[in-house]
Amino acid sequence: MPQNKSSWSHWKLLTKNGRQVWAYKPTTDDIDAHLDNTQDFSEQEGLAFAEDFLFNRQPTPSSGDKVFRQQAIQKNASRYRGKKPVSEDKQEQLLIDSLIKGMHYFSQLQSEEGHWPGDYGGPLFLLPGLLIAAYISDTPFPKPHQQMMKIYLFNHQHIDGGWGMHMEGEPAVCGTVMQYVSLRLLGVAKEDERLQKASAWIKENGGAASIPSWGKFYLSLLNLYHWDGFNSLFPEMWLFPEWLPVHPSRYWCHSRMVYLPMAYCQAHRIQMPENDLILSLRKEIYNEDFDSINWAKQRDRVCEKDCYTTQSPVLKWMNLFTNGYEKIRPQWLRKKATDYLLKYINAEDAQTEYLDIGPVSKAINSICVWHAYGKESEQFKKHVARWYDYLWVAEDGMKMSGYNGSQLWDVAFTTRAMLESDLGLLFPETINKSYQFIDNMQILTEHETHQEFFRHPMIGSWPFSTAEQGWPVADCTAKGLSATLAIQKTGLFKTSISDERIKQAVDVILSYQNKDGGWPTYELSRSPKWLETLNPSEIFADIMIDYSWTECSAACVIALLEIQERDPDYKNQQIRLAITQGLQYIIQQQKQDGSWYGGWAVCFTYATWFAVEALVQGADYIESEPRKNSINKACHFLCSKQMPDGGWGETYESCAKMVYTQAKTSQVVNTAWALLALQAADSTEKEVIQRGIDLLLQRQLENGDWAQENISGVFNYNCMITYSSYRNIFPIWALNRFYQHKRY
Ligand code: LAN
Repeated sequence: MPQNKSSWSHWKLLTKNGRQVWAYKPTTDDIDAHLDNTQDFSEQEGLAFAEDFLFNRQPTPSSGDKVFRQQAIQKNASRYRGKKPVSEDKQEQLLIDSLIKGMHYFSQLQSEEGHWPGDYGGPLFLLPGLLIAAYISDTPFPKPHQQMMKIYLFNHQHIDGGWGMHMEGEPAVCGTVMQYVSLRLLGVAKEDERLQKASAWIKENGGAASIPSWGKFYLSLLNLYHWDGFNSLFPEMWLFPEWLPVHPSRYWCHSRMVYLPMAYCQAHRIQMPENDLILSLRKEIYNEDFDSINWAKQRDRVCEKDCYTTQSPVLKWMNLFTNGYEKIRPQWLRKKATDYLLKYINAEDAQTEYLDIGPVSKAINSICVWHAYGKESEQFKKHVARWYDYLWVAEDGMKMSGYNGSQLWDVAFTTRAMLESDLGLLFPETINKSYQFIDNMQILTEHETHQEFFRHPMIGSWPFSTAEQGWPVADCTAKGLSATLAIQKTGLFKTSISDERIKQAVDVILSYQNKDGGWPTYELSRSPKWLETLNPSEIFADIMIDYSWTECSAACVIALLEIQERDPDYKNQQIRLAITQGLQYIIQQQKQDGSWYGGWAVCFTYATWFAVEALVQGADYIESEPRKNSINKACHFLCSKQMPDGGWGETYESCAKMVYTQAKTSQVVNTAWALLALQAADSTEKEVIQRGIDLLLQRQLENGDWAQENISGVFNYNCMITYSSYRNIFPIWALNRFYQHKRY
């Protein structure tokens, strides 16, 4: 175990009902008082930070979440005591020891209220958004936070001076310009050698004008780019009739909620006044003289290194129209549009307790609210208070998380992993707390403005993070339900999750099934696929509507199968039909080689595990031949990808290229997914499974943890995100399944 660096202990994680805030030298555990003690911060303390949080991006840029984990273990060291079962079989004893050690270690990381806090970083375009909001609104972060952010940004700089869009990605203009500007806003001098290198990198790669559109947006806010160089977002579109397929209410909720405040900012042309820093930055990030740039010509200019998708001809035509419209737009109509945008922004803030659906809209909504109501307004203060819910401290510094956490999701998985065999019951306190947490996170009410703002029915659903964030997710509801059913099956624990609430969850799952038989993420697919031709982001694919996904579908099918088993009378016909159609959808998604593409984690091993699990459990619901063929092909695929050391390993490139891309070394998380699938399918390749299990056992550390390896989450094909608990949850689950299978 590496040494605890002394200034790590100045940061303390405060939690309350799933809410997580890092406080600097807090004097109380009251989460709302976390900023009380941040005034005195000496230069020396800053230097100590720089030393203690120096981080090496090799062998992996993902943090091991050591700051949090060491604190939790110190605090909970004696809380859990597993009694160890004894086996005559030496191999089995090894397995038992490893599982107990793994679960014991992981239990120590559980918060008082039952969840597993963790690093949810990865994307590098998030913190800059928040820093821009802080700068424009003149609401700087406290000094210790600023210092930690600087450290983080420098820790992830590549040797050539650039930054990628996410931690593992190759340097590109978006990442580099955004981090460069952030560091300057944080007060780093342009003479700093690292920044000199970054500035040179930017200039060599075409300068800041070749940044993708999201970057153009942020730079326009800072007055480092001109709004004339930004394709109009046509704010009046929000006034269209709702039945039109292009009405924004039909977009994927994340796109909707990002383009909403973006449109507000563009309509008002919000712009930082010029100052010395801005004037200097204009020279530091451009090759051209800023004042002589022809902005209209920069609208579609994007560096090749950044391009993941290209503009469709339809979008080009639309831009021509909307940009032209900007010159003739009637003022009254613009006002009507921006009034509506602001009303919608207010509703989203209220519905989510100012957390908002995600980190991008969180920052931009803050700017809109500041613009509309001012720095001293209640609304803006509420926004600022929630900035901290998105900040996370790890050994690489302070980052902005990809969400306000992955609380419910991790608890649900952990529960299933532990209860795979009765060894999990040796940790009753852990299971009990998880159950209380799941209980508290179920969404039981809808907001007054629910329907007005196009929200999907959500009573009985579960979110990905916390109930107060309040966005229901189809597969999170499924996982919340599966975990609940698994706990209830033991008959040992009590919460207020009644049969009534279980039925509500089932109804939500049913309500989420798309016409194609699959399940989406947050909302049904509300428009045809052709809407994707209007995707204006050059860095993400498939963001315009909410599509069906293999993993989401499998999770929902599995939960429905479980409820059928427990309560076959409840909506029997409807559920049976939903399951059959879901399984058919899954089979249709299978690739020629037997694998499935995973949209939310890396990558083929992930989705293949989900699909196999659903197909195995759904034996009675579809024809046996195609089902068996599909499972066999999947096993064959997985066996063919086993690496010489017995493990499996994919890199993030699998996601972007959509082709299985093997990592240099095997990865415990991929290995666990492959093993879970092969065991679920009862594969005859026992040797393959044994070698995989051996690898997981060997890789386990002395304290029961596994080391952090490659990044394992993804979104929109092209951006990676850290799931810091996966390295524990999935090895435990795969080993637990092996233990369970061995005994029967
Ligand atoms: C998530 C995280 C969880 C994830 C699963 C539940 C794992 C998945 O099965 C369904 C999709 C979902 C809910 C998901 C969607 C996209 C999210 C919200 C994220 C990956 C977390 C961050 C990401 C969000 C879009 C990041 C902000 C960036 C933008 C491009 C707006």
